[in-house]
Amino acid sequence: MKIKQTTTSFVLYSITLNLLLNIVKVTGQRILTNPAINCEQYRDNRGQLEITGNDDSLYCLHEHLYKSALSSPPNNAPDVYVNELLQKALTRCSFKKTQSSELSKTEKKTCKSRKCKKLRYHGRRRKRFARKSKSNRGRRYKAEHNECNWERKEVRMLSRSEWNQFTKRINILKKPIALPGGGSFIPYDVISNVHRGRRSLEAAHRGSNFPSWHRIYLLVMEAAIGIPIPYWDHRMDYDMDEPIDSIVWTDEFFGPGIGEVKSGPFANWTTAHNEPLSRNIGLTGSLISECMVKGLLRYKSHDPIIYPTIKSYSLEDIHNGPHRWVAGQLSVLRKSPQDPIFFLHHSFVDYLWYLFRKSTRETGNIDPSTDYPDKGPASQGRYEYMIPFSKLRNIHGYSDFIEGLSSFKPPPKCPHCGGSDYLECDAQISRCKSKASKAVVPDIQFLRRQAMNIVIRGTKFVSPITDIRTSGVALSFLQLANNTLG
Ligand SMILES: [Cu+2]
Repeated sequence: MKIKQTTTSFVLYSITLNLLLNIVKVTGQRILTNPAINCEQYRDNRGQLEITGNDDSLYCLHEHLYKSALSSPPNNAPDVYVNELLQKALTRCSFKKTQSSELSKTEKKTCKSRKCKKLRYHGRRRKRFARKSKSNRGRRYKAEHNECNWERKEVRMLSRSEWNQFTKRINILKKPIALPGGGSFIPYDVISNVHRGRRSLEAAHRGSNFPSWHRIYLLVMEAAIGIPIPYWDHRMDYDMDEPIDSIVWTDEFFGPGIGEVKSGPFANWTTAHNEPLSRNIGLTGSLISECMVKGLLRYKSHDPIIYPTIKSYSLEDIHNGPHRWVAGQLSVLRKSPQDPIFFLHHSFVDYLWYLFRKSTRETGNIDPSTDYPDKGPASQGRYEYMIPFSKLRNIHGYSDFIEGLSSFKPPPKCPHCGGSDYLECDAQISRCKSKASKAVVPDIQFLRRQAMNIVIRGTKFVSPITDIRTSGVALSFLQLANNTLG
């Protein structure tokens, strides 16, 4: 009898151990289940969980949002969760208003309470520093106090600690968080899956909603990591003799550009489609060049830059090029956000749209916030709800309010190139370009052959622009330039 009992316990023990090992094998990562974290400490004055400098706060926020999404209608947790993140982004600016309106009229007049004195002190400090906004002190104050307008910078202009903070937070999102009834969820994958469903893809591409939908998507990711997303200005790579040698394809930035990503900040990632993260840069497509940007900024209303266009390449066409150029997951429509480069690339596309809107305001009689062309599928109609960001209608994505949530630090200029260790001035064209990687790639042909064997299935972005250097396509540079300026 005793022997039988021991055998049964042993079998049960082996099964449990095996199951546990399998979970670890499938997710490839440790599931975050830290009951010791006291999430209450990360609540702000309004009682909402906020991301602070502490990494645990990131875990607390996502665990809380997803858990509440699971228990709230309409029974579609990922959508509810993503919309809650969006709500966080949209209310960035309302915090201070709410604070001052909390005071009663007499309280404001006499200002004797501690709360009022504190608010008045900070109000005056803000004004004083706003006046001196060009001074370093002013900028530092702004950064320290997390103003609602978040400044996005070129990735090579970030300090090392800023870049490390960005990649660290993205990696925290990539860790599974345990759910109460068993199972787990990976915040990064839930967010990347927003760009996966047929209805969302249709509402976001090939039409007027392309720039607005992706602007909202960036805000969602920013709310998820609590800091601005840097932008990757492709022009600085395009201008190199050999863009595949750019410093961005080293472990200091995006990790390797050819084959499975086995080193760098996103090393050994497994995507939501259970594939290894991979790339194959510089084989087809094109990065965005200065010439393309100039071609885009010639126009003074949205219609000629929104797909489809008769005379020129649309903003979407231009944006497709780098998706193909990087290849791997980034080249497949529904998998593209699985590579974090997606967000840096789109941050740049968003910057181009910001420049375009600025120039229409300055030189045309067009108000970009209402200039919504009637193009694309029915779901991209001006007043249709933005799928799946159901709090908004498509036209809201064109609003100045949404645009005002972010700002862009312009890319640096010659001769000093912002003092970046990763940029240099090309005196011939008077533009800053990326420094080349000093790493010697042992056998690029071997790596290429290996990378060619990695097949990432799915509908690919169509790039009408091909850089002459990518695959020897018989298209002269002059032709390329002419087409761009169309
Ligand atoms: Cu997209």
